[in-house]
Amino acid sequence: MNTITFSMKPASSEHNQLRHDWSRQEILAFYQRPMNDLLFEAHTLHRQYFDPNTLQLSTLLSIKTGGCSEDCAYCSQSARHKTEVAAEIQLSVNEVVSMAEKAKENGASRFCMGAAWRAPRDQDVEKVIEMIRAIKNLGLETCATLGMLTLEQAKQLKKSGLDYYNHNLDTSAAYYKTIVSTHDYEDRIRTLTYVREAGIHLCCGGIIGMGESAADRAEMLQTLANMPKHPESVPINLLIQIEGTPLEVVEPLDPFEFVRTIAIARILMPASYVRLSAGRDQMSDEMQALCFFAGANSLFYGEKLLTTDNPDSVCDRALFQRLGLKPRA
Ligand code: SAM
Ligand code: DTB
Ligand code: SF4
Repeated sequence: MNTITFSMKPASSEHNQLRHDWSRQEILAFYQRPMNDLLFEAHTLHRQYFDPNTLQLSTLLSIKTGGCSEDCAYCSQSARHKTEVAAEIQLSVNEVVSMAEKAKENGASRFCMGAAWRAPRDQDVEKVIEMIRAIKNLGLETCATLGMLTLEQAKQLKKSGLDYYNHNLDTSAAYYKTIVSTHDYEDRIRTLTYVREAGIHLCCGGIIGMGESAADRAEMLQTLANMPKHPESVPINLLIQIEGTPLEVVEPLDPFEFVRTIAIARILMPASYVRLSAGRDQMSDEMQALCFFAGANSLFYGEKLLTTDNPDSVCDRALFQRLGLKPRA
């Protein structure tokens, strides 16, 4: 059994009551528990750490779309897959800031910028820094997901006011090799270490439904939960099966496995925001409500994710009202 280790400083005392020593067997046992017992435990913990009727809303924008050198099997933006995404579109600082203004008017509290880079060049980071400064001035929290960073780049992003960096483990270390061949798990871990070292909040999670086993799901959650400090935000994405990618034809997952993964993330990392991320457009309102009960308390809000559709904000607001959920200020 391989265990991932992090060369990071130990957890701060404020997090000492949280566990960082979960075993694979304990997590797999959660996957096998009766659903009602699992949901009850997750929801009880959720109430101890959070107002269960409040959601954190982030709006996502792709600032550089398509033409990526990497071969991630799920991704519409890899230059190696024949998808509908056109090669390389890059937005200007003004275009990005005006989208952030709209997101704020619409009720988002955080603006997340995504770029289809393996790793940004220093000149790319300079441009993103201009965007971060302008978006912070609007009073929004900022998040970026730009691929692999150097420690120096992470420090520069922190200095410019970046609040969160999103970099996902996506799956277990073993299964990652079957999903991506152009970079490896250790590359992902290195960037996570730099983000922490620079003092940026971490947004790190994965994708469920890529044909992985429950053991792979358990291993990914174990790696997240046993980090010296839990990621402040844990996005759980349901695979969007994109035409032209190798995962276009993967066997669809039992939706309860997805709900279980949300509940287990809540139990293992009770003080973190668990984000119901990609895949909401394919979910029923009832499935989303179950995910909120299981402990999801954050989501992407706005008509688009990076290249795919997300539920319309009018529909989302109607759903929040029906469920008595309020956006976090
Ligand atoms: N290039 C950067 C990287 O790979 O970290 C940032 C952008 S990448 C598209 C951000 C994340 O989006 C991925 O790590 C993955 O978790 C998620 N994602 C991409 N395509 C997806 C899909 N088809 N279904 C679900 N999640 C997806
Ligand atoms: C994350 O975990 N999910 C978001 C965000 N972080 C960058 C991205 C979802 C992308 C879904 C597929 C697409 O729109 O291309
Ligand atoms: Fe590129 Fe990121 Fe997509 Fe992988 S997930 S192909 S690195 S944009």
